[in-house]
Amino acid sequence: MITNTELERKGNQYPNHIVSYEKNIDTLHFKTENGVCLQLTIVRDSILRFRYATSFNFENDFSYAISKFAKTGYNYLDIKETKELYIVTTSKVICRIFKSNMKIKLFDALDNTLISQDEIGFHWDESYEFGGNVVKMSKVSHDGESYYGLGDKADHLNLKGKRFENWVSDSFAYGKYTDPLYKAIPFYTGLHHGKSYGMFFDNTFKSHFDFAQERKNVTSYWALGGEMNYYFIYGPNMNDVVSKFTDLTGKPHQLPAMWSLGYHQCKWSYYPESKVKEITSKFRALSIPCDAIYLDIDYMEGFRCFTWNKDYFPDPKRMVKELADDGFKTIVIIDPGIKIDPEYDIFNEALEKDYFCKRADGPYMKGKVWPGACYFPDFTNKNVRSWWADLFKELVEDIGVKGVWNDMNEPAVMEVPGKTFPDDVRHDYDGNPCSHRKAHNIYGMQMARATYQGLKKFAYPKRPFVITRAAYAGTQRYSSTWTGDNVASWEHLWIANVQAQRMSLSGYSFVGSDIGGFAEQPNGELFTRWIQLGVFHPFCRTHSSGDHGDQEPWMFGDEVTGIVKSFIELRYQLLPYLYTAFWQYLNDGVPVLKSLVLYDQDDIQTHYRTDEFIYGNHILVCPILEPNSRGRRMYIPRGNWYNYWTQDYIIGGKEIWVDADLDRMPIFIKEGSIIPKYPIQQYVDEKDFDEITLEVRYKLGKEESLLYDDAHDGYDYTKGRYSLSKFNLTGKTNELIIQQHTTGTFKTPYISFKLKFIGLPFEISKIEVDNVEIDLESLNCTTHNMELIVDKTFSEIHIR
Ligand code: MIG
Repeated sequence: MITNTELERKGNQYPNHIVSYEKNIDTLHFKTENGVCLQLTIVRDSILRFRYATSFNFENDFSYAISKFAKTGYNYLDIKETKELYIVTTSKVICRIFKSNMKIKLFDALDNTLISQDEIGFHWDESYEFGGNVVKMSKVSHDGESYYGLGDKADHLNLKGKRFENWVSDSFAYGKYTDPLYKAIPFYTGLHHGKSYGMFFDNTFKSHFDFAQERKNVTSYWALGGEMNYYFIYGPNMNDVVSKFTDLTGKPHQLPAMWSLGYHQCKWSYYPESKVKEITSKFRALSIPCDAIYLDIDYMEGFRCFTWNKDYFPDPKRMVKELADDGFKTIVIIDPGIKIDPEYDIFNEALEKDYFCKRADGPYMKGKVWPGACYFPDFTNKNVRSWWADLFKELVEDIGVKGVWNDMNEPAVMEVPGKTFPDDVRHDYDGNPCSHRKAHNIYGMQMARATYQGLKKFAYPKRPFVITRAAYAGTQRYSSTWTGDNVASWEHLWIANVQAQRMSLSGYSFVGSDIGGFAEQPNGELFTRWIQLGVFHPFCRTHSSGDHGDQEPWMFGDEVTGIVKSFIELRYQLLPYLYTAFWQYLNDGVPVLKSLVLYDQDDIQTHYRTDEFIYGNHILVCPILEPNSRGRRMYIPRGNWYNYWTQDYIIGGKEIWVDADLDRMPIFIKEGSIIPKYPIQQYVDEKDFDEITLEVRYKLGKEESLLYDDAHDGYDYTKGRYSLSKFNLTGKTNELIIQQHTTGTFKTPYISFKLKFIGLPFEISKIEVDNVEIDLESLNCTTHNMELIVDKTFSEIHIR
């Protein structure tokens, strides 16, 4: 790895003094005497884009990361010039640009706090070998500054004092600190003096980030080509930083179908058909909920994409239908490598259309993957993507496959140095031809995008489901993701927790790990603890390589089967809560998982917490990460909470011991929240039910909760056919009031809510629902807990 120090030695160049300035609508153009151009674009009041060119010329402005739906526009812009500097002011940020050296300082516009400042700032080193520059940025690391984000790094949540590389890599059996991994999301959030901002370095070349590692007071990032092109995103709340970054790089283009939030069962590989059926039947026989079953590479004929091994799967359409009748959605793997085989129509077609990637001097990019020698479609070409999308017609429209799993799309190549394409491979890059050095980090993303287009087209009017291993910033628009080839170890349970949180902080909420571990075999205890964490991850799938034994929920003895079943059931009960959290993610960019620092950045206790996180808005969980545990110490963030199991009331802001034998994990529910729960089903929408439960936990004060619902699939919700209930709870010493306000035109199929009240501090003497008094005798009422069934359309419940 090239270190910053080495680079510094190698002939850095720096901007000198600014000689010209022009303004063009939302963009300010500055030039130095030595040919450095800075384009400063006011994207929003709180988002400034800085783009630097050397030798007076910019590249074509093109990004795979930025969403075309990103919010733009500002309310206020003022530009002043003094003898020493330019001062650019929006309603949120003040940017000072120094004339003598083009350095930048950024301040909070409301109270003038210094948020970010260039140390050396932009500098570069010309690349003789490839042309262009190694582009570099260094910023001051402030006192007490912490850093978060950066995708899937298997490291402590707080990145301070560490250095990372972004180069999408197949990383079988990686470990804690292995870097780089499968994702390249060059975005981080800084937090100091109570204020948070984001830095998104939108450069797809191999990039590096140094968070005050090499020099204590400097944070730097650099890339081996392309432009210095970054977005400064101001908070000051980290929540806002993350949601603005998510908006900028895009939210998923539609809500996930609710079934895709169910439990998924996977293995490399389930075959033949009888084996698949044996697994699915066993789920039903044991009443363990499950919505999806996966076919890994062995379903194909000699690993040729879009074919079936007819010995194993003689009639895929019939099988997929039979599985569907039993509530199972079939998901199949599709890899990028296309077998070199003149008898294989997809190979011939791509060859004829000139859709395969080529080396610099003309030969095809040939590499070995599962099918043997392969060529690889250039997914950075629009025509290739639409051709690829159309290949899904038969699989999805005819056979009825419900989701596609993209693997090996780093791209992974076997038995070669670097385990990927060589640098010289050419890509279209959507009309900006380039080498693999530039396209590597987005290759997998563009494959997922093409797959997504296919699913979207052929699953219609249902919603598409895609899962990808490789990703760059913005891939969340198209696909869910998992954390790759982990290992069945306690360390990996820790890693899975950190990765899911970090991805969420990086705009990517639909994430999960291979539950139980991909490589090797967990024992029953580890599997149980992993399921307990996994049911609180947005994507919930057990997967294993199968080399060391089976990993279905019933493989570890009756005790484990029972506990695992109860946790999967809990996930199914909480589906309306998770679905609502997804709606909030799509609507506001708020991640489904919230690290404690995101939840309460003003509490410095949270800055180095890694294990605990908030699921949705109101549920605090903390996995058990060690064997033989009967509980653990954990931090309860500020606010007051109820222990989910005992209903004990805990005042937060402190570390406590929490009991958690194997059948429990620490779960706490925020006071005042209203948690919706479905009855247990074996798969999503198995049953119609008349009633859903709302768990109401008393709070002295106010709390808002949401419940989003729609048809659970399809697109009617985009035309207003959804139902969004906002519950406002107000607790007083001897009163509790719940108001409901509902919008949207969707008619929820259930008729009533069963309200379960927990923690009422007073004896109930009177209950009114929409001003009608309820007969207390008729209720299931203990002193402080009570159940009440009301019409789902109630507007106000008053208890005293
Ligand atoms: O070289 O398709 O990460 O989930 O089961 C291994 C076989 C290829 C790697 C994926 C894993 C999948 C496996 N794949």
